[in-house]
Amino acid sequence: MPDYREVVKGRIVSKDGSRPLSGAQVSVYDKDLLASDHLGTAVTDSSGKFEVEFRWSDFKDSPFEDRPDIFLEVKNPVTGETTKTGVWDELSGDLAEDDSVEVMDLGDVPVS
Ligand SMILES: [Ca+2]
Ligand SMILES: [Ca+2]
Repeated sequence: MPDYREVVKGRIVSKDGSRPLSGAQVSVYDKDLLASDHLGTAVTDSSGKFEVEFRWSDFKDSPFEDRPDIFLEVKNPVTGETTKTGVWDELSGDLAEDDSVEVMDLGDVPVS
């Protein structure tokens, strides 16, 4: 099995969804029963967008773990507050035509 490249991306917005949050630190995790896997950290750009790349093997701890269960921890640069999002269970995304990379787009993610 090839060790696929995986990309999680999205846009961090204010709680009411009205404006993008730039400069926010976004940590991406795969939720597991005991210790969740930290998959990477990025900082949002001026339009609130972030992108984190990892490998299939980074979240896969056993043959039964086929898809990552993604959640984010987002640190708001203005308030200093950290928000833990809900979990996207067994997330899958769009696979490139040549199978080289899978992109999982979370869309707009509101944080306080
Ligand atoms: Ca998991
Ligand atoms: Ca895992």
